[in-house]
Amino acid sequence: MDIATYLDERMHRRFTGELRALGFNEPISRYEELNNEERGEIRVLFGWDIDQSVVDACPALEWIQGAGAGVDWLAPVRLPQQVTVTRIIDRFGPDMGEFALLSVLAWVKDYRRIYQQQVRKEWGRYLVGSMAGLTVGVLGAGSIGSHIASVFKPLVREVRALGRRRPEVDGVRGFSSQEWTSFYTELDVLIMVLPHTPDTHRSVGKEQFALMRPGGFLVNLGRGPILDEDEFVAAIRLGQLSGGALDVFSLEPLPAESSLWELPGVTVTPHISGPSRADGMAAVFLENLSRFRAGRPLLGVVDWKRGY
Ligand code: OXD
Repeated sequence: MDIATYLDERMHRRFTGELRALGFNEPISRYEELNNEERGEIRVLFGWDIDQSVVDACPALEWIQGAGAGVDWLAPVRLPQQVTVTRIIDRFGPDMGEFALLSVLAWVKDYRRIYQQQVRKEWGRYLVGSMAGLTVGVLGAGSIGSHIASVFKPLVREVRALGRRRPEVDGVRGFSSQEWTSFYTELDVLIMVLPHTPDTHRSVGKEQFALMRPGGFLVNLGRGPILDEDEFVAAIRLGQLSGGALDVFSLEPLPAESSLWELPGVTVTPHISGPSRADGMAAVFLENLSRFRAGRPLLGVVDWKRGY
């Protein structure tokens, strides 16, 4: 048994079902169901939240294919030198673009008010806002960020993107990380899709909010710890930001006592903006497996110096 998953039973069934649908019929076990001897034979592990005890139990391990875009859960794990890690790339842009658009439209059109009025059976006409005059900044310029930028481009006045190097996307104003002050200046909407690394940790807080246009909106779909959540709470309470849509948090699940649940204008969702769909995961895994077996470069190899 040289291929195993580290997934819960339901995801394992879906994933292996999709592999079969794609014509792959080799046996793949769940790590949890293997004994120590069998774990010792695993060369390829597919999954998520793999920890040190799992890596230590698999001395023959050569490749981990992460089941999502982020691999920050592996950062604390000491990996033997022979283990390559890949993450899923080029799959999440469409879902996350829809989620970002939903979040911004709900804010612009004040959809909370619509729901509340309907519950009260209240016919309350109001002047509905429009996205047309907005400046939207996307923090993160990989495949997800570029897709989100392209979703907003036809709908708003200006789209900006900030990457480590200045992104070059048609019709989008690109900024390098050194140019961050210009990126934030007068932004109406900030959409965060950065990976979590030591460089991005708590990199969005009061300095950035102070540069944005008063009453702006923040969407975090990347990783919770990139946002300074205390400073975000303060910015909402002061009216410096008028709302936000948070899908990721420093602590997940978000504890019931967190003040984020009840902040005015803030929507809390349970880390669902970029679902790891079984069909997409299976297709990426099979492509990389054929590369792995042929000794060709894998797609989405993590560069641990960069952190993703
Ligand atoms: C991912 C995620 O990393 O869903 O794919 O957060």
